[in-house]
Amino acid sequence: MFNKILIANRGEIACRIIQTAHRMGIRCVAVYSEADANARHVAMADEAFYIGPAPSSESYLRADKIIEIAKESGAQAIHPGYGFLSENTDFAEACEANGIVFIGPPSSAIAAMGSKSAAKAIMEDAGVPLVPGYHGRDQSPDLLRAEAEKCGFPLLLKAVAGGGGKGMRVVENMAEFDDALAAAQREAKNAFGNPDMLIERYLTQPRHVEIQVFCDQSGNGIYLAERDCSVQRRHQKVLEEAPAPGLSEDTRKAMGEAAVRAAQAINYVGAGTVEFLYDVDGSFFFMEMNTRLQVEHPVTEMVTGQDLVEWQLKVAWGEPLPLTQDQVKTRGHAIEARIYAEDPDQDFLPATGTLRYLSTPDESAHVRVDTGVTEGDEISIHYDPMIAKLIVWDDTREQAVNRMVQALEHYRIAGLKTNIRFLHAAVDAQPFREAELTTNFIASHHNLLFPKSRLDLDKALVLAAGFILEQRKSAEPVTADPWSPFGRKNSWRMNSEYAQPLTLQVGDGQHELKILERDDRYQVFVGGSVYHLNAKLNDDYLQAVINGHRLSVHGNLHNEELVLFYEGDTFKCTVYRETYGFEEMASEGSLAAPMNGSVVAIQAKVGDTVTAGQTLVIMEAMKMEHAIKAPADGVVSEIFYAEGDQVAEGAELIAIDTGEAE
Ligand code: MV4
Repeated sequence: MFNKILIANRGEIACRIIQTAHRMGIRCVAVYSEADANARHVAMADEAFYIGPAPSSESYLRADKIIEIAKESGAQAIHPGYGFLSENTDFAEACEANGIVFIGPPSSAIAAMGSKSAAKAIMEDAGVPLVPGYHGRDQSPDLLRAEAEKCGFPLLLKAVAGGGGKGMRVVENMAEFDDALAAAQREAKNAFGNPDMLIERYLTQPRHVEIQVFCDQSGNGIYLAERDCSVQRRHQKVLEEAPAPGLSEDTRKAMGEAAVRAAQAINYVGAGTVEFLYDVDGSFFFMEMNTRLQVEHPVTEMVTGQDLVEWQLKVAWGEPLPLTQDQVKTRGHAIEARIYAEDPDQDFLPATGTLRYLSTPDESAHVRVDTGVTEGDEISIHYDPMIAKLIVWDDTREQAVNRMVQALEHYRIAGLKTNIRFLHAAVDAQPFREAELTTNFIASHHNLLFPKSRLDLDKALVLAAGFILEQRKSAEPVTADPWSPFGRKNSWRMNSEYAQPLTLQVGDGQHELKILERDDRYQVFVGGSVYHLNAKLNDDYLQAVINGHRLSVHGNLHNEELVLFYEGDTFKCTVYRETYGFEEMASEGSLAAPMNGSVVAIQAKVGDTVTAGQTLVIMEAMKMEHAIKAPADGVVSEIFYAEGDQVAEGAELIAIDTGEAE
């Protein structure tokens, strides 16, 4: 077996490959761009080499540099992951020319699938079912028109050089054909430099079902079940699962065997995927073949119990396939959801930013998280905005769906927009639960996928208030004197109940709250209502009882921004500083910093006798000076900060012994 490999990729797939290689005792060399110096894949690898600036074209696509580094570091093989150089025939050839094993198929197999019409011709010869239509070289308009008549309507014009849904056009009848053809040819010429078209009967309600195939270097090939990837958005997969719901054993076997024939027809080696369009009547047709390990491979791993990266390494080393076709068994059901940094409310615009707060579900036999990022990492414009793949497994599809709903509720991110809530709604939607899977799923269930908030606004505001107040309390330092009335419990304040105003901004609206506080019990006045709140904050976890309704949320309060996480939904609000302020708190005699700021002057020493109302500390915050005054007569027992120190909002600045023991 190899003792050292190079991973020519980044993100979750680089981490995924390193994990298996390490388990097999193989050393890993990573490469990284300027943006990825502190990335997880770099930290996980045994060594890592810088390859260039952030743009892929100057880093992860630099075949020449990567091969140099492989040679220099003594890596015997290169795993390309997916994307980047994974389906680049020149790179596969360059590896070979430099005596490095390319962990993937021969370049000839990659090339064979590059043209749609050539691929269809190969598949036809191999007896793989094709959508009825025309994929010949002759592109004369008269012939294409005749082929269109033969095919029938609606039909689909596809660019021979296209892929991933680019350059397709539906034609409803012969009257539309000439114009549609001319337009499609123009588009294809512009996009791919090749105007050639193929014609297919258009399937209106297809599903995307793909077969995982594996071949060794001796020409043996098997299939490892199928995946249903029908839930897509603009040809981007969103949810994937294995097995495909409702597929008969006969169809599964026929599709699997067709896929193996497809792979063997191009002398395939390693992991590949043959994609089929699956029609409502159970018929299926070759769509394309992907000559790499795919993003969604984990669902196959979960149902087969196999590690496909381990298989890739074994096959690349020259070993036979680990299992025969008869030994491949599937168990239960797996679903994968792709978590993206994007804003579903803005037509899924990719989002960038820092993962300020990141909390993932516990991993187990039922839940798997494949990710390349950790809290504090940045999602930049340079690469794919996928944050993670969340994969669940259970005995039945129904249970797996429930697992996914729960796992998404435990996936919490603050700092940037994500599609978590959208995924939660999609998986929880009745049509998904009923496995009504077609490629139109998202478009036809838009209303279900953008649901109303799960929390009513008043309750959300009350929880927000509880979180903010509890976090402020816990932020205050413990005073040296555990009996001090100005200690962390704020017992002094507790003894003189006072209504604290708190203004929360939600979207464009401002909500003014008044809060009465007594220990961990609060009365929160919102609009015309009063809510009795019990709140206990443990780190990021708030357990609350609101008017007898016990509920809990997680949250993250950063500067003025609070994000609460509740049942897969988030509630965001901003704290308005001006209003709770200093004025009221100071007049009440709080010794806590009213806001983040710096200590300008300390006007007392330890041991000084002070009188109520005397100024003890002057703070500057938000470009204004604030006096912190003694709440009562007493003796200064401790001063926690020095002039010039930065202090956090809520921090106790000074302790006074008032002689009133509790
Ligand atoms: C089709 C089709 C219907 N009929 N071909 C889209 C991507 C490209 N690889 C092939 N695609 C399709 N080809 C025929 N004859 C519908 C699609 C299609 C689709 C396929 C799989 C997953 C999602 C899709 C979304 C829109 C259209």
